[in-house]
Amino acid sequence: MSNKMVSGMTLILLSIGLSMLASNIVHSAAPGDLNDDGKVDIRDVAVAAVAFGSHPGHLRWNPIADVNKDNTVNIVDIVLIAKNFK
Ligand SMILES: [Ca+2]
Ligand SMILES: [Ca+2]
Repeated sequence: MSNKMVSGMTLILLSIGLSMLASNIVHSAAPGDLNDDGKVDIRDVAVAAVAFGSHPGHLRWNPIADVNKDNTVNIVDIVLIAKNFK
């Protein structure tokens, strides 16, 4: 596991903690279900972790990880996934 991956995972675990603290968690049709298996779990977070910090044309860019479609995969996308995490 690379250092980048480890720091990404740390950030993700922090995000999940923050989202659990948030009182306005909305359970909807799971926008964070990146791998389309019907649930939002650690596998979806992993997809975003790999693409974390990327943008179109970047080596690790993955458009499905860009949940809010702003052409970058960052903490906002991780939080959106974490909000639906089960
Ligand atoms: Ca999933
Ligand atoms: Ca984004």
